[in-house]
Amino acid sequence: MSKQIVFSGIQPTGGVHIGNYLGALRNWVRLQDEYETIYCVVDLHALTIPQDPAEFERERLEAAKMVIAAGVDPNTSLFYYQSQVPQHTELSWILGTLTQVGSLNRMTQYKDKADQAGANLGLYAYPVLMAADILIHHAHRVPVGDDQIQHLELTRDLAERFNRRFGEEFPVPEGIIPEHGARIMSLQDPTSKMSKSDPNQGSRIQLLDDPDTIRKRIGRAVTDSGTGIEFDWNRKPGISNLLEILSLFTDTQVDKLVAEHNAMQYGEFKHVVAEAVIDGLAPIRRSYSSLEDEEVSRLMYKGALDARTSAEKYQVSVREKVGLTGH
Ligand code: AQP
Repeated sequence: MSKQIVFSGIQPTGGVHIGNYLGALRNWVRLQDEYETIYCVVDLHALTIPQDPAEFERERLEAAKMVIAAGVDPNTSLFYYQSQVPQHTELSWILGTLTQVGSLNRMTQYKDKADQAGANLGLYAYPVLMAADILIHHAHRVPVGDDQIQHLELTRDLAERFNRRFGEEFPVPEGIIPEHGARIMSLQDPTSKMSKSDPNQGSRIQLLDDPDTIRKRIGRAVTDSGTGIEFDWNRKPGISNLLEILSLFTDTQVDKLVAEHNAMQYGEFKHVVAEAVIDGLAPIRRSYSSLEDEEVSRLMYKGALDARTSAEKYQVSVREKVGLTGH
């Protein structure tokens, strides 16, 4: 029996952080054994917020290198830049004609980002392009953090709507949401998610941050004024976030960590967390520095050619179904 297909993407919108890693990338790596995996640097999505062109070129490459350094093997997974596979945008247009404006109006990411980016059409249509990314490969499963659940629901609706209207084409994809790590919170405001676009650099740890930066950022992480290492998102969101991060980096249950560290002062506990993060990121930093830019660009282009071949067969089938065969 052929393997099920997994698709996921990451935006090249600045330094990849431990939220992206724990919520997504780490799982991308694990899924390579069980599924046929397709991963993408979704550069067209990133253009929905203003980008400086020269800087953007660098960030695309950096994102690609980061995914490989985190353990995605371009010889095992199909891995490429979204903009190099034009079938994504064609399908996005077709799916856009099936999308209710009312459902886009409900998207919280659009509401959150419209202020920062200007309320542009690309940002509004972002979830439709995301649906096309997933459906153009007939993906069955989509590993994402919980900020993407709403977009994935729209993808499922569009797959069903297309199939009903034009005949069976797309599998209706299901999310793979990690039980832990689906929402790593900001170090400066543990009630909002860690994000690349947060203007406060102290809110996040990037995968390439050096040990001193990591110690400083975790040392300054916002916690409550009490004592005791307890896991309680309502009363102690800052400490709970740090416990979650420690648990994921050390593969240890939160309960066990609480039992071990309960009597510690916050400062002492932060030191333990910082050292675990430093150890966990060290192999990624090493692997990143061994990657050659040119070799990664070559691998990405090869990935795009293979992705076009994969996407073309479904593009033909979609065109036939909607009446765009050309004769
Ligand atoms: N804080 C987070 N915790 C867990 N998972 C997260 N993801 C993002 N933030 C967290 C997951 O990372 C994957 C790639 O995300 P993305 O690059 O598509 O952008 P995003 O979801 O919009 O994440 P950012 O970091 O907040 O970027 P900006 O600031 O540019 O919007 C996704 O699977 C996401 O769920």
